[in-house]
Amino acid sequence: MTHPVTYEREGRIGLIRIENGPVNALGHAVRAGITAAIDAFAADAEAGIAVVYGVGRLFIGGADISEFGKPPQDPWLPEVVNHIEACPKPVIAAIHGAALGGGLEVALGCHYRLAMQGTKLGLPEVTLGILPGAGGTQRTPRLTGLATAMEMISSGVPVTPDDALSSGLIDRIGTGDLLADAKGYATELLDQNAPVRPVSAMPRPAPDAGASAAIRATLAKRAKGLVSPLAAVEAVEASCSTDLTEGLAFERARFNEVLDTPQREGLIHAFFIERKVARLPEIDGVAPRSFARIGVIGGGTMGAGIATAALLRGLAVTLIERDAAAADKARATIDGNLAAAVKRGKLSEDKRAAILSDALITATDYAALSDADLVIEAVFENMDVKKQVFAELDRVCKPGAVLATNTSYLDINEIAASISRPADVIGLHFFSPAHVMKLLEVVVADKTASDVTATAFALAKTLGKVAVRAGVCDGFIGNRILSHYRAAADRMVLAGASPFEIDDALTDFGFAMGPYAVADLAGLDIGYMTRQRKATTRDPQEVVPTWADELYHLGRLGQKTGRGYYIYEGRQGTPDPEVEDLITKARMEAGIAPRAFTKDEIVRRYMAAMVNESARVVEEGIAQRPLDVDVTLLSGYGFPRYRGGPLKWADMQGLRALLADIESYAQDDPFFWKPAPLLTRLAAEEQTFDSLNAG
Ligand code: 3H9
Repeated sequence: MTHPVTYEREGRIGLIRIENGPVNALGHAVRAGITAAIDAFAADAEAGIAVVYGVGRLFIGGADISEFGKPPQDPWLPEVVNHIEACPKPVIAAIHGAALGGGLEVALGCHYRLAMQGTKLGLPEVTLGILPGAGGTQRTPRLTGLATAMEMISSGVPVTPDDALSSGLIDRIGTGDLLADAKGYATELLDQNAPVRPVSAMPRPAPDAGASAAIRATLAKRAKGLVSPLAAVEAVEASCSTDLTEGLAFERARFNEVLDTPQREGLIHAFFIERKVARLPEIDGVAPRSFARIGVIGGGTMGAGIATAALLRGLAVTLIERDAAAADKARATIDGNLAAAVKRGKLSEDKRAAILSDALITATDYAALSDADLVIEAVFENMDVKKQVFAELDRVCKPGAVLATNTSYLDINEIAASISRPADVIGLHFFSPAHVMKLLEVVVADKTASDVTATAFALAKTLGKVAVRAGVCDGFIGNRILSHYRAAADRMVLAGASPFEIDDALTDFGFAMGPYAVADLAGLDIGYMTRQRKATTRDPQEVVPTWADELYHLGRLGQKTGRGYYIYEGRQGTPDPEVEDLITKARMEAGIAPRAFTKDEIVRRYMAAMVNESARVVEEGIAQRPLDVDVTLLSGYGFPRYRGGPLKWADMQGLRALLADIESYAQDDPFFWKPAPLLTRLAAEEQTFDSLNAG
């Protein structure tokens, strides 16, 4: 194998080349290679200056994350960065694409920094539950001042070369070819006899009590529940009062603390599974079909959102509505969505105008779909209505067009069987608002062709969505699991917990909102309709939240009517005491004497229900791997990212303990609490869900 780091010389310029695809991560061989290359440069009497650069898409994507949690191997990254900085001759970092985390720290160890236009410069460690551990917290503030460094490091958000230049993080912006620009800069510095310029020798940043207080106030909201952003801020602040050696020791101590947390484990799990989720053997090497022109049937909130998502990513859309007035309304909704994107700076006014005039066609005749490559129906959730739509699509669409349904629970096999080309049929379950929400469940039916599945994943990538493969069942992955943990919450309410206590316990756990606040946001009519739909098939032992039905009949549909579980003034709700009265009535009717629930019990029951149903979903092949469940809950259901997903959380709790919880709940409520066989097996084998993610 060729070495990932090489040293060679051109004239008086030493070139240190890093090639460790795909992101030039700083694994052991790269760290050792950089150290050796610096030594070679220092010993090379003909070389006056060196350029460090990366091959491929970017400079360096950071430390090798897969090494965290394993025994460290010398040289450590902080030593490598110090070694570069201590080089007696100047070293330039020539940065393109991205310098992230340890990658930027390597650049900060260099004496001069050139970044190409369009490069991302950032210290995103906090997004992985850690903090910069190779001098980033000490060198950055010496260059940028305290406030900028604290914001950059505690948010993890990369900065542009323009911002980096004005804050002092870099010295120059390149606009041409990376190596040509770097060699030009090196020649200039040689001509000037430019000295080494170690950041560690620069003056300490001045303390800034105002900035320190402001960042803490920001973190209390932005990083609620997270450990590493505040630890990172404290490490940056230490740079005001310590020399570099002491500062690095402080940084290392904080780094080691956060490295050892479940938050780090959860966040790094999330990072890797989000990249693994689209890797499916069934579409490996399968070429997707074209999807340049998308058809959308139905221009309600969902259809208009799907159309907006496609238009924002440069796809052409033909939207079908039942009559001209509805088509105009859909166009107006899409226009409103695009206007919001302009307001947020995501789209230019010119682009918006061009999309509306050129890329969007609204029509009332299905014949307008004859040239569509992929059609997504988003009409009323009714099997007969869907079948009529698919019959039309079967009639007008060109051979090979992908025919997708956005149903959230209907049997896609039945829809597929109703037309002449079932292999072209797939479920594309978007979440509302479809142009905002990240998750897309790709529901693969029995006869779906593999290139149709590949097309769905390619479309998701174009749309910037996280696609998860799901199988056909009522609710697919996400809504099926949701209905189970919601049922656990309703059972707790009937037994004595208030919806507000439940929401409170779960927001403490890390959810952005609890289930009852979410119900208010979605609209209590949604849950009511679902209960009506399931009324005939429901087991009599299921708990029906009659209080929620009563709220529906009172017209209290949640945020949109100003009252649901909560009373709203603006978007902030306060508990509605009348809800408690309705619940008390329901308990009396059921002959239940209410009991108290602690926050801990609420969380454990809610999570146990979520994990138990998730295990069934995996066992039945609705989700092919535990990671598909974790990604679904993280991307579409507000599950706290730092806990890694419900099955990662379960692994970290220990499956035996979780099973013991379920068995103890089953003593009082054997109908609801039946341990999933997969959970029972993994617990008995002392295995984890993660062991099923391999491959
Ligand atoms: C750090 O630096 C700590 C230091 O301060 C202190 C240490 C003492 N390591 O995302 P992609 C893999 S912490 C290992 O699809 P893109 C990734 O899993 C680090 N592997 O590409 C995937 O593998 P596969 C701070 C990594 O072009 C493949 O590379 N840095 C790493 O869409 C392609 O990734 C960060 O947090 C890594 N560091 O985006 C940056 N990075 O093909 C993390 C990626 O097998 N990385 N992989 O699935 C990113 O944000 C994006 O990967 C990046 C490229 C923007 C770089």
